[in-house]
Amino acid sequence: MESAEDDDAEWRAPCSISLVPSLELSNITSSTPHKVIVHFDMDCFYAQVEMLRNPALRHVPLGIQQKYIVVTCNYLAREQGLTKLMSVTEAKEKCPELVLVKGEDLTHYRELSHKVTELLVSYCPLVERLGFDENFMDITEMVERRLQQYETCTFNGHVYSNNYSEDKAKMYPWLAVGTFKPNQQTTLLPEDISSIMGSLSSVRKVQGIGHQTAKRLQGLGVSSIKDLQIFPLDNLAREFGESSARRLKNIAIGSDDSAVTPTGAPQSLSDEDSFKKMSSPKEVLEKIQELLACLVERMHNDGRRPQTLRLTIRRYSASNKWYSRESRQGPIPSHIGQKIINGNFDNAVDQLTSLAMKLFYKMVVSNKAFHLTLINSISSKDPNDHFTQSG
Ligand code: TTP
Ligand code: MG
Repeated sequence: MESAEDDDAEWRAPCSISLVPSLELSNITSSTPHKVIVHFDMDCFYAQVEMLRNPALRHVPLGIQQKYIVVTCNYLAREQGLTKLMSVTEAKEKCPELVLVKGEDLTHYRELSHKVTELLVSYCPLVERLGFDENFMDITEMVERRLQQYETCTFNGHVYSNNYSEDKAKMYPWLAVGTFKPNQQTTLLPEDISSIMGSLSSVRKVQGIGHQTAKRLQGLGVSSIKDLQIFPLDNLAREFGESSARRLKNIAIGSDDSAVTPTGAPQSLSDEDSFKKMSSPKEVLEKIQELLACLVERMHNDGRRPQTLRLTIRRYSASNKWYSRESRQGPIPSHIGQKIINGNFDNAVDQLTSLAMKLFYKMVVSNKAFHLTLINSISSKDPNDHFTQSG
């Protein structure tokens, strides 16, 4: 039987953390880092949010469903062989007792995501968000302060190294002092970074190499990180230019010196939904109403007065599989902005919906057939100004 203690122990480790020393390419074994950056990636993020909302879900294999896909699942489900982005059919086959929760409304995930960032910012202001569940935090100053306090430090938890010795803590004190890790976490020493990077099969596994770059690399015969590590810089520079080539070579050995840029409050709030087909004005109206109802509440909680409404649609096109987006935007009259601030939600949603429908008819001719696959509405600051503070 699972003890309460085991259960809590598992629950105390809600995210994976890696400490990223930023080193120069030519200086990979140096013990003096330019920066010490912590990277946080929440474990099974949407599933964790649902387990917090309903603790009974912590004890069952849980999948989060969007359309026909299980976008993520908890660790009990992963033990049964489920992976992220598996089809619902396959997931059910692998794990018939799987409990599915719909995850198309992102409100709760978004809220918790911002709470996590706020918590990190309360320790250190240099926090950069990446998507919903990742944060980078530049803790260089904290590490420097700690180093002045501690005469000796050792590595807690595991160290990923074949030839680890206690001397390494003296060689890399900034890494040891920054890794007080009780939860089975592992420290990766600088001399092991290049080899662990080289063990990654595809260049796509590395942040900073997207689909297009991977395609161009493939054209040069580079598909794995190992290939990239040994590919001559000059040849790479001929394809990508000098500075991008250097950056790619650095990434291949796990070195990235880009600064952590604090994200701050979002400049705009948006909500969108995608579907296979939407072809009637009634459906469009209902979808816009639904999106705006959620958005208006978020604008109210944000407290700043929105000034611009933008509507984006994506039309289906058999010939263009990338489905380009079109947008129109217009000002939000101040009396509507005030209703949002005052919490007069129904009225504000009705008025914003009629504004959004006007924007819609600027893109779609009313009596012609249409086929949309996405609607997105955004409320944001004025193009020339920041969100106006309320009151
Ligand atoms: P991830 O960090 O990729 O996934 P995760 O946090 O669920 O799992 P892990 O423990 O491996 O980090 O993405 C964060 C959330 O984003 C995830 O909970 C669900 C959502 N998501 C999508 O909506 N679409 C996607 O294609 C992926 C990969 C994730
Ligand atoms: Mg994650």
